[in-house]
Amino acid sequence: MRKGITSLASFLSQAVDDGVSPDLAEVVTALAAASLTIAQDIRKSNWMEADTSLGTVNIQGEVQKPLDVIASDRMMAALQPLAHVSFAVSEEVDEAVSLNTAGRYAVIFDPLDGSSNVDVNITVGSIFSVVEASTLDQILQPGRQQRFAAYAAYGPSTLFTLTLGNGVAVFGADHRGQYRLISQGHRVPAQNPEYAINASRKMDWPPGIAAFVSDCDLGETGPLARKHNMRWVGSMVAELHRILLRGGLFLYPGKSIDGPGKLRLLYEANPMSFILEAAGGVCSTGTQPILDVIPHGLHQRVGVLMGSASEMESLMSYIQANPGR
Ligand code: P6P
Repeated sequence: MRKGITSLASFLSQAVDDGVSPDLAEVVTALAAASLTIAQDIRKSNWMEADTSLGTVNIQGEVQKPLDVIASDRMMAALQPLAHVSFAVSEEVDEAVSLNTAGRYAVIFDPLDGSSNVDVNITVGSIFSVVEASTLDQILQPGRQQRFAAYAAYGPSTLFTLTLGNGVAVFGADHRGQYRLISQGHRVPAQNPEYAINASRKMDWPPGIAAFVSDCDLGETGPLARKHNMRWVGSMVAELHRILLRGGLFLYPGKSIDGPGKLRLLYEANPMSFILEAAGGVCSTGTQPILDVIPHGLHQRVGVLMGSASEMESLMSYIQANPGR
């Protein structure tokens, strides 16, 4: 860890010295500040007057809870004053919001991913992606071109995990509610026999996924010859922070290996892939690297298979050996 880098501000100052655009650094600062405010909103949510649902429904067909909308509004308010932000794209808003016609960066976000977990006190998160885009069309670019990706994890600690494309750093909110650097240079462990999948969707799995999970569950006596563990939190940020630190797989396939899944490309799969790949992880739709997908829509869904390099190699061999649907 470079001497003297402790706060997010000093980390970003060093990044600017190393060539990162000061305009981008300003956007990152605003996103981090918004995440700290959202963390406070979540802590207060038990005592918020608003009832548990606004009753409105977003483009995903999901009932919008006040915190979903509050978090999205917090993000919009944080971005509004920044001259270099051209558009804001939120999971909670059908269309891209034009902020500054002279702006250079589009900010794409899931303001409160896994929000249904808030009511039962399970870790949730915000997911952020920044791309260079001055027009609407330019927003639809492959995730490999992202300039920045991060997630805030609202759990036992409030964490902000980011990459500017060259390594992953984790910040934690200290007792004064300011982000301080915890660690950087993360590498996803190449192996960990732990997979995360929603087992109740078993009937929808493509054959390669079904065969892989079945062999995982055979343990040491099966063809994978290892005892596996399974996790499913129902919160992508929680799963992937665990995988960043200790390895494993996160699987949300579509009903067909080349079809859409539940998760959204622009503000879930792409930023999480940008972070994981910056730490040596591997991320695939099942047929191609997630970061190579050319988007056709702001709320497009993809299959998501990501995690430890060696575990993904094993999974992909099952997909190749079990073609079909
Ligand atoms: P399921 C939350 O709604 C989310 O988008 C991810 O955070 C999470 O991994 C997944 O969906 C959970 O999906 O089908 O288990 O509710």
